[in-house]
Amino acid sequence: MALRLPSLRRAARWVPALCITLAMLALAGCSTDGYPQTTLAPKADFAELLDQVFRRSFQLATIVFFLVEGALVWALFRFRGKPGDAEPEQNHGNTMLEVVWTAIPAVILVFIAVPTIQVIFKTAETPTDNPLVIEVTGHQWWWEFRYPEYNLVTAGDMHVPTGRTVDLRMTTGDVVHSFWTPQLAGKRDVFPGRDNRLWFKTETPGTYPGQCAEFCGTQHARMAFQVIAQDPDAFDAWRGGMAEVGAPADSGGSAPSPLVAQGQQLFATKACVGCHVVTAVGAPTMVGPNLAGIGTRSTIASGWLPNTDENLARWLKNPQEVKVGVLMPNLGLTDEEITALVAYLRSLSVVPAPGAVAMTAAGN
Ligand code: HEC
Ligand SMILES: [Cu+2]
Repeated sequence: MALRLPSLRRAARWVPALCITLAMLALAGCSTDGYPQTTLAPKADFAELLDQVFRRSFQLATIVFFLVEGALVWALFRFRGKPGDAEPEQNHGNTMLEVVWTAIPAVILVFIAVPTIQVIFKTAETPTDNPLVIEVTGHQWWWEFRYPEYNLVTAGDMHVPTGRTVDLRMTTGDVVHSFWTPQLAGKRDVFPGRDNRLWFKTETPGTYPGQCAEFCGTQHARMAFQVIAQDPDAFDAWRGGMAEVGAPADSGGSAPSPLVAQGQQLFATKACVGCHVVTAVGAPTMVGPNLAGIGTRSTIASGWLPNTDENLARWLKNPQEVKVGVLMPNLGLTDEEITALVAYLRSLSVVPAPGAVAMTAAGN
């Protein structure tokens, strides 16, 4: 037991380092604003159910930890062996003891298992409260969102109204992916030729980051997305805007500026139309994301870059440099062509979503 003084002094040298490490850990816990991709700040009913199970298990585990470790430490000191002690009493095969230490963990497990299984069944239910159906499709390496109710399709930003359950029907266009918005719901894998379900309802407007959570190829790490929860009026304004964006000038759209017109022309002739569609209504699934509303989308390249003119230009200059191995080729565009295309893409805007631009504003 007796610590010699020099070893105490040596140990004391580590105190500042220990304090700094602990302070860093404690402060890291505060950054819900800079890093809202967390399961610990649930903002929807589904995520809250999971959070309750997690907290209950964690609380029980904490109690068990202190009881067991406390008893262990107490026993270590209380029954310390001294030289010359007789052999202690042996209790191997004591039936009473065996029954007790099997029964206690079994009871604890019941307290964890019952609520867990209840939540498993609850989260597997099909919502019946007039949900908004959204068809989610994973692609290498971006997410597509289809709204059959409004005959709209979009990519990257999934807009949802607050106060209404969304019922996700999920699949993949290629390999297995996993759809995960930690603050709103659990993970759900998507498989070729199969439909999976997930639902949630949030009451809190905000931008919630999500991420593909199943390795799906070289750019798996850059297969992010945002769920943009808006109050019903803002959501309706968004979908109204989406229904009109990309319409040619002669069918109700306003006449474009010369630069935008030049970009539109280039878009039609530089292979873009082979992989992208710029209108959202009834648009087919293509190799690349639907670009209706790209002008006001929060990010480009699936959450990888903020949607600024500089980043759009950088992307068009050489997508392979931004996201190595991405399924959009380097099209060898000149800087002048890029400027016109950026102006055209920017013109494909809908009503800006409040808070949609700042990836970190998670409505906390
Ligand atoms: C061979 C198919 C193909 C062609 C041709 C193509 N793209 Fe793409 N494009 C893609 C794919 C695939 C992505 C998704 C990349 C990712 O994030 O993984 C993409 C992404 C984009 C994005 C970012 C969209 C978002 O939601 O993040 C923009 C903008 C874009 N392309 C514009 C263009 C323009 C302009 C052209 C023509 C000059 C063009 N693309 C030609 C396949 C293509
Ligand atoms: Cu993926």
